[in-house]
Amino acid sequence: MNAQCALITGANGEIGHSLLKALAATGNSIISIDLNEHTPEHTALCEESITGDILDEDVIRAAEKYDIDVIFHLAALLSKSAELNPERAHRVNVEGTLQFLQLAQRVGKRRGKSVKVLFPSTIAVYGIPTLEEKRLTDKLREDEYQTPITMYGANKLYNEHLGRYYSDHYRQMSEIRESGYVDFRGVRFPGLISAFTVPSGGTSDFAPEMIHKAAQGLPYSCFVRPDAQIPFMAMPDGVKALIDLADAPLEKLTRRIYNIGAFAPTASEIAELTQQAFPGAEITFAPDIKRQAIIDSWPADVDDSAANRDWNWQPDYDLNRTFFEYLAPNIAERYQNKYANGR
Ligand code: AKB
Repeated sequence: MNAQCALITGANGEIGHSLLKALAATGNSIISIDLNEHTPEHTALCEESITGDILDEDVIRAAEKYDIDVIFHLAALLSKSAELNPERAHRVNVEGTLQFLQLAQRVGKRRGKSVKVLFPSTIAVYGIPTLEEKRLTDKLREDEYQTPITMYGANKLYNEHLGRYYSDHYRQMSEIRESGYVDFRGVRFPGLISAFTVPSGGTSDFAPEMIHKAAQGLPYSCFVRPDAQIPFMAMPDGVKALIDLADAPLEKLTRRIYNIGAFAPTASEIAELTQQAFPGAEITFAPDIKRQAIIDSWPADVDDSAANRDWNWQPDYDLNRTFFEYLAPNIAERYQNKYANGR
């Protein structure tokens, strides 16, 4: 994506961190928003860095003065944090998204052209009722099992509908056409694994936590069973997916929300690879039944053929490349681990 004006919310978060750098590297002008103060490194890459709550009208006003072409609305409370405070999660995740859809609508109308809203949805929108059924299901397609058991999953699924409504049906009773100023597009992310940041507040966190602990030579007790399975992806592919979907011609898109996949290891496979990448890593399993139940309701893998067909989605990193070319060397450098086994 080049030379556009991009607004990123949640810019200090895991995805924001990498996305901001990728967008700056291709000449985009960036307005970033985060609840926490931006780092000097991030501030230097942005036209303006706004520190504040996405629900605060002053924050919205500060962003609205720009001729925004695309919004990456990343700010959200993840699944664990949302279960600890469901009402706050609803405010941040749903009302926050509404604010930015409205902002996109106003900016689009003012400029007479649509504003793209790129949305990170999640595999948490799925809810498979039992583990037996999960074991019997194939890779899930976008419209299957739309019955999330978490507040976060319910918020994200509703946001997908809100985005579609703003894009295609907004104020459908009005005399003049009001839809078409928002061009909402989203990917359902699997668990993301970054070499540079450790997530917090999610349920897929067991994989990145295990890897980052091993790199520091610290023991890790994994909160899910060894056979627990959900899809994962290396962060560079997550960022690539958002940018590629933003760049895709609208007429090629047959849906507004797409599954994207890369690899789907069990927790024990992740532990084995972690031990190969960081010899001596001490990993044990002590499943927490509540967090395990959430993981069991998420799919073992997803069918991403629609994304592949419509906008050529393909991950660059499979499981081995993720561990030995991306994670091991970068994490080792970060923690000065001289035993790491990169390639
Ligand atoms: C979480 O665990 O809440 C997230 C997700 C899978 O969307 N990482």
